[in-house]
Amino acid sequence: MEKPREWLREKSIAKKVLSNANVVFEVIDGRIPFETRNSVVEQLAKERNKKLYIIINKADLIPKDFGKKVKKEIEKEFPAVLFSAKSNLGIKNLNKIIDELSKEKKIIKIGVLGYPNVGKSSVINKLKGRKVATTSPKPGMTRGEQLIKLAPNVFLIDTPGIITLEFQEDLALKGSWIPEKLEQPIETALKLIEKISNHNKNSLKELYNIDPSGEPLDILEKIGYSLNFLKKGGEVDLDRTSKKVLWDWIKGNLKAYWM
Ligand SMILES: Nc1nc2c(ncn2[C@@H]2O[C@H](COP(=O)(O)OP(=O)(O)OP(=O)(O)O)[C@@H](O)[C@H]2O)c(=O)[nH]1
Ligand SMILES: [Mg+2]
Repeated sequence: MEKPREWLREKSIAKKVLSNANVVFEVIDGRIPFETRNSVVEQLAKERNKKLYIIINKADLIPKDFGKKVKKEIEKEFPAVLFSAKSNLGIKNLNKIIDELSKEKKIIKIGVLGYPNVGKSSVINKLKGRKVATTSPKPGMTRGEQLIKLAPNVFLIDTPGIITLEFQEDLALKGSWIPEKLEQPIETALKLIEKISNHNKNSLKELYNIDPSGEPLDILEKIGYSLNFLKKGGEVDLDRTSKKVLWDWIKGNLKAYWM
């Protein structure tokens, strides 16, 4: 882990928010639902006996039947809602949950937690109906916590993304790490291409207009040629191409998903 100090700071924010909140909304990326479930968040919620709902966000980026399968699987453990901060998907269902929660207690404080960049701030803006929290494709946008009033007795708490103790490469594959800050962007991009090749090869073809066959390195090279990311001698700039692929994944331009 590159920044243990930051990691500790974020975990302490999560702990504080969890102590203040009566309910937790864990936001996950619907494209990689199980990789973005956050064990720290789920563990802390369990320890503190807080009700936890899983918001399967970015559902606009996945097929309906895949979303349904994910929801069914997650609901074996926690109540879940398919949601998109970019469309109107799930907004009614989530509002209904919030309404019901607000009847249970005088004041309801919902901690919105999860990995960086899964869309926590965007979900809050969608619920509020306007921009109250800052969002960005750049992981690590939200730095401190922010209390947002949704109704006279309902509050949402926006939080910085929480990362568990894991390698930067794994975080980058979750879209939770800035590609420029990777020590080995090429290796990471190759891992991502391998995953995408195994699940939704066509998304590579569609985005980069390439034949997505071959080893990950062949594919990365084809992408570089197609983008015309070449070095002076004419060979592919693998570093630059890798970062572009990783950003396309973060931004949802690469339409891949897996369980
Ligand atoms: N397609 C799509 N993109 C989304 C959705 N929700 C968020 N995004 C995008 O995902 C990126 C991250 O969104 P944020 O709301 O900033 O995510 P966050 O979890 O608050 O991120 P941090 O504050 O960095 O932890 C932005 O580029 C959003 O536009 C969604 O439902 N669908
Ligand atoms: Mg945020």
